[in-house]
Amino acid sequence: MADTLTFKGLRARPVVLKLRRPVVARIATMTDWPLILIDLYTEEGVTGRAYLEPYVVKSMRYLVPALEDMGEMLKGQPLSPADLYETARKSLHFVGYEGLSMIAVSGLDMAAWDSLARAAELPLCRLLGGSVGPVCAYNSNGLWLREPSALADEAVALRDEGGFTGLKLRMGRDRIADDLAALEAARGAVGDRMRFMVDFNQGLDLAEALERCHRIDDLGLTWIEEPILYDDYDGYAKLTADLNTPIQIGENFYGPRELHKALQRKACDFVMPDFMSIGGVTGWMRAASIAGTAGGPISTHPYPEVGAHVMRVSETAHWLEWQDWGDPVLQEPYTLKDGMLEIPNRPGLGLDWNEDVVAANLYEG
Ligand code: SMN
Ligand code: MG
Repeated sequence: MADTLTFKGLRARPVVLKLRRPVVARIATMTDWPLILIDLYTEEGVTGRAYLEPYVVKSMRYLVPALEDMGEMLKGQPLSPADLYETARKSLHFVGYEGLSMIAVSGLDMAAWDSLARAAELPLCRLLGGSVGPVCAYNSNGLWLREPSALADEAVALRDEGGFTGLKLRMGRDRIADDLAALEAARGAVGDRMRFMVDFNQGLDLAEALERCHRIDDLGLTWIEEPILYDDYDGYAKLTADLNTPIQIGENFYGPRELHKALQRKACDFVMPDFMSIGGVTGWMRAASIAGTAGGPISTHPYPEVGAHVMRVSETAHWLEWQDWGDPVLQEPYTLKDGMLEIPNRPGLGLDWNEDVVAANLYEG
């Protein structure tokens, strides 16, 4: 194992994959899924790998150069994720360290942690002080805003993708009755013991949200996610106070301080930071400490591989969100058993690229 690692350079490659089940949410429809594959090179020959999934294909035109700039700036620096995070974040501070700036920093950070764990020849969860073991996951690959009758078969298929005990279902159709029918169809097919997480993807205004959330408040849902715009903490505080079902937010927290603010303002019951917004592994560990201290359950948002590792060391770890949309670019995707994600006994995150798939799907935009 190398005693010290030195940052040598970074390669960021944009790829676009077709989604098997298109994303159909109240605020957007997506048929394509963008990924930026990051290889972080060190002088000592260890290569760290991580990816970003920035939702909007054309955003890769700005994110790839931002990552490449960081790669140039950090050449020759010791490979300390905390220091690299600080330097990269501060380099863009004057244009704001949220949004695209934080997404680029997060990608760099995840690849840096992977390098460190690979050099130590330990799975990342062990480097962080935890152990390799299973992580409780729900399936979020489907149940978008399709006609309710189509959701019965889909719910069964989703359950069977990994013996899942929880499924995410999206709401926000024009008529409340259709949302209720969608839940009924899915639940009818998989039974009452299946946990359902319901996501409105920010599609409602506060008045609509109050009405719709009350209509589903006694249906035994595990949580109601993002009914209104992500940063309307006053609205979220009202919903959280008014409803029995836990309110879940956090995929749009840009940095740990945002999670702190949301908890202080009682804007939610549960939090679920996304790795590209919260600040990668460094941002997650800080956010998870805040959630743990406050006693708030913390769940992940995509990036199931890095999510599995950090959940093993998060005090209030709740549910891991399983989405397999990046699997085609991986040589060995993670596997599931009885609804639990299994961490492979490989150094780091253990992600290596399937170069044939990468070559066939490079984004030329
Ligand atoms: C979501 C995830 C990924 C893409 C679009 C929407 C969603 C979720 O908000 O939480 O799964
Ligand atoms: Mg969501």
